Amino acid sequence: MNEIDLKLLELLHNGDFVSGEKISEEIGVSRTTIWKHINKLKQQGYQIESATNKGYRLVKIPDRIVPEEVYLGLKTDYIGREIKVFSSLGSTNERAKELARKDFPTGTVVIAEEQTAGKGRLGRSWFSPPGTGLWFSLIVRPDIPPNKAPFLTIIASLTLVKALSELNPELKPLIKWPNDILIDDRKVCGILSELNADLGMINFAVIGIGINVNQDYFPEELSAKATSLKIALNTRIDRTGLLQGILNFFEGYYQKLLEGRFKEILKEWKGYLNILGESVTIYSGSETYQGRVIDISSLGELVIKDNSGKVWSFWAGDVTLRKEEN
Ligand code: BT5
Repeated sequence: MNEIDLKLLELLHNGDFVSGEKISEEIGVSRTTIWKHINKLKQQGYQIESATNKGYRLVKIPDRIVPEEVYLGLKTDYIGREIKVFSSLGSTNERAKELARKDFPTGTVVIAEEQTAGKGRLGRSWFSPPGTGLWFSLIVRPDIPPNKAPFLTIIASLTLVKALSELNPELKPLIKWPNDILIDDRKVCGILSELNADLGMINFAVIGIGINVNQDYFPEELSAKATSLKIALNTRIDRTGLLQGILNFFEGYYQKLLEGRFKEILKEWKGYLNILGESVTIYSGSETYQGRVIDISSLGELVIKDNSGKVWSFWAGDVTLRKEEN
């Protein structure tokens, strides 16, 4: 996309008619040139209406993530200011780690329309079919102690809850400790944060986020436990707008994290957890623990009291949790 296309989209992006004359004045090229660029955008899938005496109006943008469009709706200073979009990748986390090693800055986003080896925790896989979801990873370089790294997943989950609630207040997303976002008790997003740290310092972290957006159905093994925003709302969702909302919210929480406002973040996070007071079974390696969730520690660990009254804390990276029905 060249500079004229970008300026055109910027002028038209709020959906109102803008006259050919005004566009040509603003961009400083002839009306014939404008007309040629409008046609080029149309060929790329932009729906642009033209009317005599009124000018041009952007009706619909193609359902593709285009960085320049995302930038138009960002209110951030540094999150999402560099976006790399790939039509297919193994895993966006893997590509983001490569870029982080090449010194790409905090806020860089790596997006794939499809992942062929999308990763969950503990070697599990993440189903990432083309064009329907948001599969992306954020590079960050937070100046916080490595033992506070779990807060990256915490602020990511808070961000998702906020962005989804803003998208539609009826969604009422909840956080299943530690890294799932649920709607109607089904998983709509997963988060996988990966850390590169040494000598008590974080070099970089990659926060991978997978959101089921416009899927109509899931493979059999997921159909009982997964959902998409389209299924929940019965309408297609604009992925670009959702991504903008996420990046905008994320920067606010990331700033809080850098300022060391851990307590405040935890308090807000606890408000969306669906696990406090519940009976759970925790699988950690070959061990199994059963008990009731009594708290979340100041590091974001799950604290449970087992049936003998003993208290255990678990950090998320390495356990699986099942909520019991009683
Ligand atoms: C997660 O792991 O939930 C973390 C998922 C992170 C995915 C993002 S996409 C962008 C970035 N790049 C990557 O390679 N990964 C990240 P976990 O808690 O382990 O859950 C994995 C389990 O969720 C699987 O074993 C399935 O049961 C289920 N699952 C897989 N794909 C799903 C989907 N699309 N929707 C809902 N559930 C899914």
